[in-house]
Amino acid sequence: MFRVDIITLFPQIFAGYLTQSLLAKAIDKGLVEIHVHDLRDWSVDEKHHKVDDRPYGGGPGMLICVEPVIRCVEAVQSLDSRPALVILLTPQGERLEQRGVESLAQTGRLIVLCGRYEGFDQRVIDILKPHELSIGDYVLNGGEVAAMVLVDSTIRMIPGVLGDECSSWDDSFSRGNRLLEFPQYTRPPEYRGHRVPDVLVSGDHKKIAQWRQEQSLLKTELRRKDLLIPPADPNT
Ligand code: 6GU
Repeated sequence: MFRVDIITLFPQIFAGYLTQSLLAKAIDKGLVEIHVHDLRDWSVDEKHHKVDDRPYGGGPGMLICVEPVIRCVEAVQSLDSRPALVILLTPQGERLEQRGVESLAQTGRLIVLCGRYEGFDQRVIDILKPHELSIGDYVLNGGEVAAMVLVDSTIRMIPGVLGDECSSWDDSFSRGNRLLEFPQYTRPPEYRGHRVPDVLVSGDHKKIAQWRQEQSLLKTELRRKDLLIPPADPNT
């Protein structure tokens, strides 16, 4: 059972996502367990459940305070005997890519911290030493959408989550594959003068495989030349 604990100031954001889609099925099948925790429940301010404050030295916005985060992560860690990899979602993090997704799927347990406002007090990072991740070079209003991206991409790598009918084996970025997918067609054979390529209805499987390979390469050259350059080997 793969376990994810999400810590957020906006737990309601996850409600729809958790009850719909492939993830709901994976939860039903007992392959994945997801718990969402409201950071405010660990506030040290009993009255207003405040968890943020103004930065020392001035500047715009508010920071998430260190005490509630540490209290929450420690409480959540102890909910399961397996130690979790702690992830902090921030635009300052290392960019999440398929290779990273595949290694997250191997861990078995994640605690995901979603940032908001101007971010966290630096001591959150100094104390927890989380794995800081970003989902790309653009700014989101908070880590919640990034958490869904992380969970969505990770759980589909867990054996049994995808049905036999849709495997991740051929995915564009899986197992070091760095080619975009070839175009696919279904009925009708012709629509508004646009015909399905003859090769696909030829029944010649060797030719079909060759055509698909060519199309993948062509599309990748056209759209994502960067993918054709092998990524730097982290061991060299
Ligand atoms: Cl993880 N958080 C925020 N706030 N913005 C982002 C991001 C994360 N990844 C890309 N942009």
